[in-house]
Amino acid sequence: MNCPIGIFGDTGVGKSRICNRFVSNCYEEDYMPTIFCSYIKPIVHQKNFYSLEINESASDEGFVTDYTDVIEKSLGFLCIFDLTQETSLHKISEFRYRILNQKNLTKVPMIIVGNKSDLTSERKVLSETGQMLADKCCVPYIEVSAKFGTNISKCFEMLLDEIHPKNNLIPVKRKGCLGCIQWLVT
Ligand SMILES: Nc1nc2c(ncn2[C@@H]2O[C@H](COP(=O)(O)OP(=O)(O)OP(=O)(O)O)[C@@H](O)[C@H]2O)c(=O)[nH]1
Ligand SMILES: [Mg+2]
Repeated sequence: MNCPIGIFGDTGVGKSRICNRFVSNCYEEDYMPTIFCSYIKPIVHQKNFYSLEINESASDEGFVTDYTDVIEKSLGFLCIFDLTQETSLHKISEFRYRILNQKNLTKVPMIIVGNKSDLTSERKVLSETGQMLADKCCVPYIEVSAKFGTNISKCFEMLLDEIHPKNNLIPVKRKGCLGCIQWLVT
C-alpha cells in the first residue's frame, strides 16, 4: 500500500534528521534548511507491506503551496517539536489546526513527537507537558532522538497504527494475482 505521510514542525526541530535516520539510518550534524523533501521507505508492519512516502515541507510559513499539497495527499502526520525549545511545542497546535482545517475534519491520524531527547541538560519541555498536549489533541505522544536513533522507527510505526484503522483500510484479494492483496480506503 502506498502511504503518503506529512512531517510538520517548527524550523530546526529535527524533521530532516528524523527522516534520514529512519530512511537511511544516518545522521549529520550540519544544518541545512529544507524547502521540500520527499523520501520513499518500504516497510513491513504488522505483516502488512507499506511503501511510505514521507513528505517534509518547509517550516517557513512562506511556502504555503508545499503545506497545502502535503496536507492534501497525506494519510497521517508526524508533528515534531524540539524538547529544548518551548516555542516549538506551541507551534504544534498551529500545525494541527491548519491540517484539520484544510482536511475539514475534527481528527486525523497524527503523532506528536518530541525530538532531541538526548539533550537532557538542555531540556525545556517536560514529558508531562508534551503528553498533556497530546491528550488534549487525542493523539499519541512519543519522545525520540534522531541523533541516537531512539524511538525513531517506533514513531513511524505508531503512525501506521493510527492510519490503519482510522482510514478503514480493508484488505481485498486482487483479481488474477494469487496471494496479492491491496488496500481499499472506504
Ligand atoms: N542533539 C540533537 N540534535 C539534533 C537532533 N535532531 C536534529 N538535531 C540538530 O538540529 C538541527 C536541525 O535539524 P534538521 O533535521 O535540519 O531540522 P529541520 O526541522 O529539518 O529544519 P528545517 O528543514 O529548517 O525546518 C541540526 O543541526 C541537527 O544536528 C537530535 O535528535 N539530537
Ligand atoms: Mg529539514
